[in-house]
Amino acid sequence: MSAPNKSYDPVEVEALKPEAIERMRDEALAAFAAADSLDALQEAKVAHSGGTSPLALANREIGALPPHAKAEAGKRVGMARGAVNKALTARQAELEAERDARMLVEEAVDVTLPYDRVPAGARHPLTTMMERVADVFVSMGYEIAEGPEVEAEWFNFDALNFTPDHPARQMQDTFFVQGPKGSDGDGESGVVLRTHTSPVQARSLLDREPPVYVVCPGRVFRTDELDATHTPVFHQIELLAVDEGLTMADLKGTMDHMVQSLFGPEMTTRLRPNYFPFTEPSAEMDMLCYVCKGESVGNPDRPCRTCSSEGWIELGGCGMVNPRVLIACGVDPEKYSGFAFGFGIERMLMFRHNVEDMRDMVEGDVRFTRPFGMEI
Ligand code: FA5
Repeated sequence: MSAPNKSYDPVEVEALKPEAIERMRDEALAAFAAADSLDALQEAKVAHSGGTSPLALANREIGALPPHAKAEAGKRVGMARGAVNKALTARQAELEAERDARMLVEEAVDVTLPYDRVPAGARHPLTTMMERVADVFVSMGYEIAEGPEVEAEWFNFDALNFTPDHPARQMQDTFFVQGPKGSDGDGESGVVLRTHTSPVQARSLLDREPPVYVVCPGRVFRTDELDATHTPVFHQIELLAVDEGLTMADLKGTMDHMVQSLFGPEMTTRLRPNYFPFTEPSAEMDMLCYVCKGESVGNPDRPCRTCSSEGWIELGGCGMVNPRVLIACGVDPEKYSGFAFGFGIERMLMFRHNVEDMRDMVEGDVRFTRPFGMEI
């Protein structure tokens, strides 16, 4: 910027001459009009209205003018800059409107097109849970065995030492399948919906020569009402090992391995005496509560919802295979012994994932299954 000069005349300063200011303004307006995109307009803005544009530089010259000349020069430059800014704002609005209109066309979504992206389904958490348990045994060398859901009474009860008048038959409320009337008394068919997976024990022993190591996951049926802790159709997983020299220690070790694989290395199990006609001795199997690890017992400061502060969670039934079952299936109990256990998958899913109501598992609502993720 030039130093103040008392005899300074703006019309004598080249940059402040009227025709120079007009030219700068016209060049700016032409550049804005020629800008065909917002990027091009930004470049024109820097060139014609930025801090180093001709008009901005001319504006700086005003400071060096004598006071009487400042007003006129300031007015001339100010009017030119005002016109430039106005043109810039107008062109900016025009180009933005063009861009928005173009985007509306280019990015339009036809909501009437057929919906072709059906969300991929995932298997039910009960299925993945059951497979996860079965995998533990498969990795130990066990074989998966299956049996029919509509089962002969003989396999469901008789082969398992439930004699016809045995009170144990009343332990499980059974769906009896009706046969054709007239041909067979009042329609009794000797066929039931299996009430547990244990008949697969008998089928496996009849199918194979010992040693037998099988794991049997499957659906079972009982005439229970559907409520928070029961369902008439549920799932069990059964384990059967028959070999020479098997003892309760093998049973306990196998169960410990299962809970450690599923819940963590510090897990263990305990056995409580129970009765099942097909195992002798029989036991109820509990596992250490995997949440509190037993620390909630007698400790009101650390209550545990998962085990109700009992320290243990009941898993299912187990025992040494009753020699009568071995005999019924043609296996020599003098040579072979075996162990078996079975438990409910719904129950395991409940405590493993804090599901409070078993009905959620059967209603098929994806809001229940989604949080379990997409295990294929
Ligand atoms: C049995 O069914 C035996 N077969 C288990 C067994 C196998 C014992 C091998 C010894 C050797 P129980 O009736 O207790 O046992 O049922 C086993 C599990 O099924 C229960 O612990 C429970 O988790 C589950 N269960 C029983 N009834 C229902 C039901 N209505 N809804 C959901 N789960 C159930």
